[in-house]
Amino acid sequence: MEACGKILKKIIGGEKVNLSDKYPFMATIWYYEGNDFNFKCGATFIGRRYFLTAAHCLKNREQKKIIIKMGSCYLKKMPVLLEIERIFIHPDFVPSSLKNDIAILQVKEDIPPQYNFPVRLPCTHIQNYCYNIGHTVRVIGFGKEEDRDRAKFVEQLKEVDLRVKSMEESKYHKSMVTNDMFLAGGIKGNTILDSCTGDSGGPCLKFFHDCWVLVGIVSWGDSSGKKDAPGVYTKVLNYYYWIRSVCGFSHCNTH
Ligand code: 4AZ
Repeated sequence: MEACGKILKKIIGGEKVNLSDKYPFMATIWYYEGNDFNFKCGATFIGRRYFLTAAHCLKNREQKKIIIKMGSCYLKKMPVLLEIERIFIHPDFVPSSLKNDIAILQVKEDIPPQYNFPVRLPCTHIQNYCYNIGHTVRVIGFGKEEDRDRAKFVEQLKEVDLRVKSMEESKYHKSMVTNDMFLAGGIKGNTILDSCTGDSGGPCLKFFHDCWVLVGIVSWGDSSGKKDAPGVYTKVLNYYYWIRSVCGFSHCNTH
């Protein structure tokens, strides 16, 4: 989380999360590489045996070489390990441009009841307002605190509040950012607030009335750390029917 950039190499914005039950739906994706599982991406538990993540977190991966871990705000202390039954990559996902960067993972077993607290999905156009410029959304993840290969993933879950940004506030060409994406970023003092490597696939949230709604998925960004290169997020609301067609449900929040 945070400074995917050059302005300040130390985290200032973004807070550590102490309670594991604050975001019980936060999940992580690990790849079997060599002879160990390595953390790669975030994911979000959406109900039954399903998790939502970014498609780019899964491409070229066999399902037997991926596991999901969840149940703690500490990366290395996740009590729940889940094997993958099936991977559903969005049929229109384009790896080169990250268009439709969304995928669903189905796990082999039920989530233990004490961890079975799915996020809500956005499902009505009433909720479209949270994508309006200037709106605040919250991103959580175990991603790096600086955009360097050698930087480590954080041990403890972090959260940061970001502002939905307009295309005019970014240097991105309009062909790069589709209607199914939105931009979010922030600044605190000298530090650019942003998601970073390892946050990909994880949740961008909005608290509606009494529960967390998954409004976005961390997708991409030009990590040069310039103020005009905010993080880009998949607009989950636009995939309501696809999610429903895969999972057979969509735990929506109709408020
Ligand atoms: C990444 O490489 C990544 N600042 C995640 C988020 C952003 C850029 C890159 C957005 O996983």
